[in-house]
Amino acid sequence: MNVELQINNSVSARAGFVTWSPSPCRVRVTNPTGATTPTVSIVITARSTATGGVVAFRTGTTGQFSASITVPVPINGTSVPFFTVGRFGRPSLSLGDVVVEARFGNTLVGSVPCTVRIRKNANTLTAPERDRFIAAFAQLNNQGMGRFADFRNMHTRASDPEAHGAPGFLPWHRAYLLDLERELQAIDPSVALPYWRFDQPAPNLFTRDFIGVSDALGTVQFSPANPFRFWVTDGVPGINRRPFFNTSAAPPGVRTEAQTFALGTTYLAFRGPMEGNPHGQAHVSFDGSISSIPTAAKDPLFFLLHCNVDRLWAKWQRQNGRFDPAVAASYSGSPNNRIGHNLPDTMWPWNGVTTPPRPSTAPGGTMASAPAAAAPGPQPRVEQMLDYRGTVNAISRLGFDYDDVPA
Ligand SMILES: [Cu+2]
Repeated sequence: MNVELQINNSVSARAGFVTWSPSPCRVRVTNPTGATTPTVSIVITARSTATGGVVAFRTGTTGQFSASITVPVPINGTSVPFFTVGRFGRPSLSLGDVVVEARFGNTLVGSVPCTVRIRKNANTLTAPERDRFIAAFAQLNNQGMGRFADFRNMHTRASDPEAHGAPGFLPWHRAYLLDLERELQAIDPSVALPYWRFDQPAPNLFTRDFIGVSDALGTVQFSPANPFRFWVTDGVPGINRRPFFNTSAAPPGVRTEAQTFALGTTYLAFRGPMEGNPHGQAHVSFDGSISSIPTAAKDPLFFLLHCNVDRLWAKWQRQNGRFDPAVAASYSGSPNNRIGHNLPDTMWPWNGVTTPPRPSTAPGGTMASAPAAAAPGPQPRVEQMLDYRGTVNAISRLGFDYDDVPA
């Protein structure tokens, strides 16, 4: 007998990725040889390494997850649904370090590799995780000739009002990071964006082997093996960044996480002040391109900074139950908001709109798709960025999670 296991309802190897939120899965018999009944009992479990990813299963849309489930599967080839989830605190360390297995009696009848792919603190990545992230990001840049140029062009003076100073600030940057992360995953599917926790020291991030060390003039230095040394934007090689804090020992002077969460429990109370500090304050804790909106996205550190901004929003959403766009306190829509900043609005540049008040170009095209998550589709709307875990509606799941934000 043989069965086929589909993670995220797909046989594609690109779909074998889970987070802390349930992924829909299927099992079906592809070869019934040896079965003596119209329906057989298939036991689904997973094999993990001592330190890497761990997953659990359940048969229905509600209830507890467990290490093993028994699923009655018809031998006529009909698919039977089940759900898989990463166990919080046990993300993968490498591609496919979990193997989902199906047994009929004692016989292994199917298996598929799976990865618990989670956004982690940059300061605590393993060296291989760090190096895979850098390699994928450097390849996206491709010495200034790669697809990264689109992401650079999406975050400029012209696009400033699409993305900043209004309620859409957090949703727009969530979409922007997700689009970039999916491009990185098309290069290396093991990669997730790491975050720079800017209210804590990050001595392992500000090294020549990772995001670089600035010399007295602000030119960022890399070790010979670091592919970031070939970084080029706007036709200019290198990165200019001069920190105003001791990167090897201290964080910049920004609002701590606890102070940020204390801003309030409504989006109205939270977004504006946090956009100023810690977000803006983290940007201007350096001199150089990252300190100003028109040039900030030239520096790869920008994406780790914003990943933490997004993580703060995610953690705040969880603490306060703010995933549902239909709950007023989850967002601050208003008829006075500029277009692009209300829940039903599509976001530039993914919507391709280039008539005023939108910018005159829409670089990068539509949102990258992902085999492991159906949402948000090619032209994301503001409201689709809120329920990123599918808490309110499973179909909304965007396919990412943070190492310290449980389900
Ligand atoms: Cu921005």
